Amino acid sequence: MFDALSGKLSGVFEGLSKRGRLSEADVAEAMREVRLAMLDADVALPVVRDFVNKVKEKAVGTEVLESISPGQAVAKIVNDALIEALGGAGNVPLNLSAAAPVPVLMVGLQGSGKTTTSGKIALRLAQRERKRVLLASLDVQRPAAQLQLQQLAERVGVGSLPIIAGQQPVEIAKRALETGRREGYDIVILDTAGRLSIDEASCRKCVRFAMQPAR
Ligand SMILES: Nc1nc2c(ncn2[C@@H]2O[C@H](COP(=O)(O)OP(=O)(O)OP(=O)(O)O)[C@@H](O)[C@H]2O)c(=O)[nH]1
Ligand SMILES: [Mg+2]
Repeated sequence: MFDALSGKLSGVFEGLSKRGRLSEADVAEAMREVRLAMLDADVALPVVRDFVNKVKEKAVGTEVLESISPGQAVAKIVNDALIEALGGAGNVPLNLSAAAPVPVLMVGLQGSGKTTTSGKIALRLAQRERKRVLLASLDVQRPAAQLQLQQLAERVGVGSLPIIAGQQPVEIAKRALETGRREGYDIVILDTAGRLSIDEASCRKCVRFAMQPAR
């Protein structure tokens, strides 16, 4: 989304060449592109509307300093608003202060993005924090779920636990942590099978499992 946004916006922002205060028309034109780029990137419509309105409110009437162009001024407002929308300065970092390998258990409703997010977290930890990450799928419910995570690990360039057919989730989790310890991984991400919101017993079991000490 950010790549698409910056590509599209650079053109629009160049068009804002007048000095002085940002007019409503200037901002409206730039916001049209922001809106399209966000919708293109699959951001939910209410989120897009709210975001665009907030930026408009801030931008219209803003004095543009001599040293920067109006385009740069709007870009800065959009950038600040995006950071704010993604949690702002008050976001809580991932707490990884435990003895390695640190287990991270992904729990959530079916299709809510656990597996995809496991890959994103792995990529971020590997690239930005230079951590050695092992991905392990405990999803024995959905066919090919373990394969999905394995392929994701290959794309992201992190380790994945070899799949042993027929092994159950708790066994897989234990094997993942043993492997993590033996092979010197910093973090082991355990991706679980999705739960249905109506499946109360299963949700409770999952939460109990998540609350247990990892080893
Ligand atoms: N737009 C959007 N789609 C996403 C995001 N994360 C995941 N998806 C999509 O949502 C669908 C489900 O994602 P998964 O990561 O497989 O979800 P899951 O929670 O692992 O699903 P189960 O294992 O079946 O419970 C896939 O089609 C993903 O491409 C996201 O951040 N944004
Ligand atoms: Mg999954």
